[in-house]
Amino acid sequence: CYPPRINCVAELLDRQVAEGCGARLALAGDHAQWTYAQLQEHVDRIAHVLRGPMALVPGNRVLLRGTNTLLMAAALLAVLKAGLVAVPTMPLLRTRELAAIAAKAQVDAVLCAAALRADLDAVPDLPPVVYFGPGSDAGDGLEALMAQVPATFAPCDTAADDVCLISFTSGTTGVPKGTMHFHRDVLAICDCFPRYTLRSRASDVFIGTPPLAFTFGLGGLLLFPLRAGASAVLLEKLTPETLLAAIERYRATVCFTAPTSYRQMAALAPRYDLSSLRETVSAGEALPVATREAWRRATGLAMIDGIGSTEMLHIFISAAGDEVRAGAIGKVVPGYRACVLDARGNPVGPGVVGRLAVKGPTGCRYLDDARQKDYVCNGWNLTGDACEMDADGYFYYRSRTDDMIVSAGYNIAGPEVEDALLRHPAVAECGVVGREDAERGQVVEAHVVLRPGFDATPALAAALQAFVKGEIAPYKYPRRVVFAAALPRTETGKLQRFRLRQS
Ligand code: 3SK
Repeated sequence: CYPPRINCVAELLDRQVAEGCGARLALAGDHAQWTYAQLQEHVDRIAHVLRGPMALVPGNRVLLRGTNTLLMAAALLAVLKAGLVAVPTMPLLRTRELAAIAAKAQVDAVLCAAALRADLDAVPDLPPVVYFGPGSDAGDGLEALMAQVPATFAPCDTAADDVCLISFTSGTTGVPKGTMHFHRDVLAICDCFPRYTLRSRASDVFIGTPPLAFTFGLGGLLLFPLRAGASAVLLEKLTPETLLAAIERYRATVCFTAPTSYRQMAALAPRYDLSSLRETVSAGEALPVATREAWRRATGLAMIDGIGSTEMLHIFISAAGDEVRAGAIGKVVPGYRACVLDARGNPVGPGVVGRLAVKGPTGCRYLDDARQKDYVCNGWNLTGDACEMDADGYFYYRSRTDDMIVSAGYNIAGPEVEDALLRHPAVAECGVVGREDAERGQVVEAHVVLRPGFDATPALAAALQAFVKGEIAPYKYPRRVVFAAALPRTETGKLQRFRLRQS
C-alpha cells in the first residue's frame, strides 16, 4: 500500500540521496559513471527542460527512443519525475512501427538519441523532438538545454494512480498494444520480485541485455537497482562475448537476460571470470531445461526463471535458490495470486493444463483497446500462457495458449519439443509450431538453426526426429523438420511463432 499521492522517482531516487547515498555509484556505462547525486542532477535538469523550454504539462506523453545509456535512463526518470507519461520505444523499431506508436499514444513530445534519428525523422506529423547523445545539436540538443536550467527540480505532486508509463507489447502476434501503468505500479514491481525472490541488496551490481524500453530491462537494469541503493551497468551493444567481458570487468552480481543469450554464453563462460555473479535471471521466453542445465554446468549457478508480461509490468511467478524445482518456473511471487483456468474460466486441479490467470498490485490496462475485456475478468488477468500447477503451487509453462499443437487428438506443447531438440549437439536454435494437415489436423513442425559444422541433410533431419522420440513421448516428435539460417524474433528476443506458421 502506498500513500495516495506519490511520485515514484521521488521514492526511488530522491529518497536514496536524501538518506545519504548520494556518493554511491548508481550507473556505469560505456562512456561515464554517475553517482546517485549525479544521476539526480541529470534527471532534475531534464525535468526542467521538459517543463520549461519544451513547455509540457503534467499528463503530457513523451515518446522516448534510445539504447541503454545513462542519458536514456535519466530521461526516462525525468519524464516520470516531471509528472509526464513515458512512452518508451525499442531501439530496433522502424519508421512504420514508431509512427503507429506515436499515433496510438498521441504523444506530445519526443526525446530521441541522435544516433537513432533516421527512422524517427521519417515519421509523419511528429510533435517537437529534442535529440540527445553523440550527434545531437550543440545549440538546441538536450545537453545544451540542460546547461541552461537549474540543477534541482521538485518532483511533481502526482497521485499514486496517475499513469506514468505506457509500454507497448513487443507483439509476438504482430499487433502491439499499449499498456498503461501508474506510479504505484512502478514501486510495486520493485517491492515484489526483487525483494522476495532476487533479494537485491545495496552491494549488487546489475547488468544485462534487455532494452530499458522493455519492462523486463526497465525493472532489472534501472528500477530494481535504484530501489535497493545498488548500481547498474548500462551497455549499448551487447553480444554474448561483450556481456561476459562486462560481467568480469564490472564484477557484476546480478544478470538479467533471456534464455537464448544464456545458451550462447554457456558455451563461452569458461573463458571468463564470472565469480562475482550471485544470481542470473532468465525471462522473456520459456527457459528450456537443457539451457538451465548448460548454464549450471558452465557457471555453477542455479538460474532464476521468471514469467512476467508487459501487461503485469514485471515478473509474477519465479523461484530462487533451494526453491528452484526442475522444469518449473517457480511459485507465485509474494504480492500476487495465480491459478490455472479451464476454457469456461473455472480453476482446474493440480496437473491439468489451462490458462494462467494472475492478480496482484499491477495489472493490465490497455490503452484504448477492445482486447481489454478479453484480458481482465473479475480482476484476474488472463495471460495467453498455457500452464499447469502442481500440488505444491509450482507452475510449469507449456506454451502460449494459441501455440498448443493439436495433432491426431494429442495436445503437444511446442516448447517441450524445442527443449528436446536443444539437447541434440547439432541444434543451435529451434522453433516448433503446428502445421495444418488433412490427416492429423496439425502436425508438429520444427524449424531448426544448426550449429557450425553440421549440414542440413535429410539424414540429419531423420536423426533429429529419432532423437526427439528418445527424449519425450514419441507422438510429440516433429514430423516435419525445416532447416533455417535464423528464426524470426521480436525486438525483445521472443520467438515469433506466427511467422514460422506463415512461412
Ligand atoms: O514479456 C515478458 O516476458 C516479461 C518478462 C519479465 C518481465 C517483464 C516482461 C515484460
